[in-house]
Amino acid sequence: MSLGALAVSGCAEGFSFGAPDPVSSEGQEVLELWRGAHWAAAGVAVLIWGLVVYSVIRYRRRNDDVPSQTPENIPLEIAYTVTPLVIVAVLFAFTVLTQQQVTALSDDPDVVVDVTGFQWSWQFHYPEEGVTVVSDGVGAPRMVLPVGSSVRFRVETADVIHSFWVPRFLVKTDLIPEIDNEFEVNVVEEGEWVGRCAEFCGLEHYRMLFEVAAVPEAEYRTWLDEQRKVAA
Ligand SMILES: [Cu+2]
Repeated sequence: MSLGALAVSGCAEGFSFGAPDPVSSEGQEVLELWRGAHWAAAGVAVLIWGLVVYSVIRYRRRNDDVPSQTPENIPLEIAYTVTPLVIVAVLFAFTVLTQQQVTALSDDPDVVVDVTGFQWSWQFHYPEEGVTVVSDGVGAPRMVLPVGSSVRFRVETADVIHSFWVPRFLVKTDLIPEIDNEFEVNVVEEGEWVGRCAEFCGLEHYRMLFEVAAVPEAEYRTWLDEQRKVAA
């Protein structure tokens, strides 16, 4: 089986190689790449260990003769130069394809959330809904999203660099002063997950936690109404 086929083969189903179980469609793409790269690495490892063991046994020392020190095998040398290049090229191609899928922005996302990070919490503003969620200074702010919708995050920082990270999304994006970063996530499962700042941003960095909930559309609408009432 070629390494390219190995990288996309169905036999990769099941093993996550330490990655969290993704709850976003982008995370699923990332996991596929992660698995493919690991299966390719496993294939290379088995080949190398096999060759090492074979060489140790087949060419073990039998007498005190010194073997010829200048043999050459041009086809073999070409093969072991070209093969790694092909492997790297294939991994690179899959990486570029996955990156394009993960960073793609739709023309008209279902939900827009303006995320502002600051020392030491988060604000989530829904510009199309006129709703703003901000930490009360005690608990972690909670973001609610409709499941199965494309959500555009527009992230910015009020001070230093932070990073918006929901581990189960398998996606994270830095909040960098003066730079407008955007990305989209489609949450495919209902649930509640933790989010955190993934960039050390000062002594109370550890406090930068938030919660994300993905709920059915109707529940999301109810939540928006509640937020508007609280604000009023
Ligand atoms: Cu931070």
